[in-house]
Amino acid sequence: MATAVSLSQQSSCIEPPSRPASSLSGQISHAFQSYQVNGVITDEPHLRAALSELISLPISRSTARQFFRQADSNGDDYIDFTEFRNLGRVLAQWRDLYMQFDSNGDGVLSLEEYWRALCMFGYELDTAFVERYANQHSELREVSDEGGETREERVLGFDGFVQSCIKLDRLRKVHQQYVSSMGVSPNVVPFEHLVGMVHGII
Ligand SMILES: [Ca+2]
Ligand SMILES: [Ca+2]
Repeated sequence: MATAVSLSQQSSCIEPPSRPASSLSGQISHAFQSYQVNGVITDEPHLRAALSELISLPISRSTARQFFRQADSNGDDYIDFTEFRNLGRVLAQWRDLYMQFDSNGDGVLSLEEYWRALCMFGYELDTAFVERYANQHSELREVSDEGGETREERVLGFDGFVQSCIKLDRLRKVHQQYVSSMGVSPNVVPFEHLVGMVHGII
């Protein structure tokens, strides 16, 4: 049975990409300089643009809003360079994980690739449940198979991947606290049941 670990713990266990640290630092500085005003990023649209430039992937407004709140560690409603650098490093890890799980390199995660990612994070969820959960965060895209034929398939983009993993991690902590406080086995209230209730998919 796989050991449950948090996303942050799992991230540190996975082989980092070959990108030199100095390169990432330079990219973080460049992205910040492009969108800062008087030494700070003032709002979510500017943060969204800076982050999209940094990781070369689109980020939704809701994800930018979430990251803005999380990054603003001193609570002054601005993102200074230190806050942006810390966020940029975390987001680069997310991007690298996403690319690692995109095993066929087509730029999106199929449901199978997503399911494997969740397994790597220590979740033990059946594929049917993952498909229902993924539908909350996936989108229809036209993909090409090896023979060049195109078809529509539900896939997770970077944004959906990050959002879904953050929610699952939060729910896992809630689940652990719940079963711990009740003094019962996790099997009494399965994790999938909790996720299903929250997302209305069971
Ligand atoms: Ca701040
Ligand atoms: Ca893929």
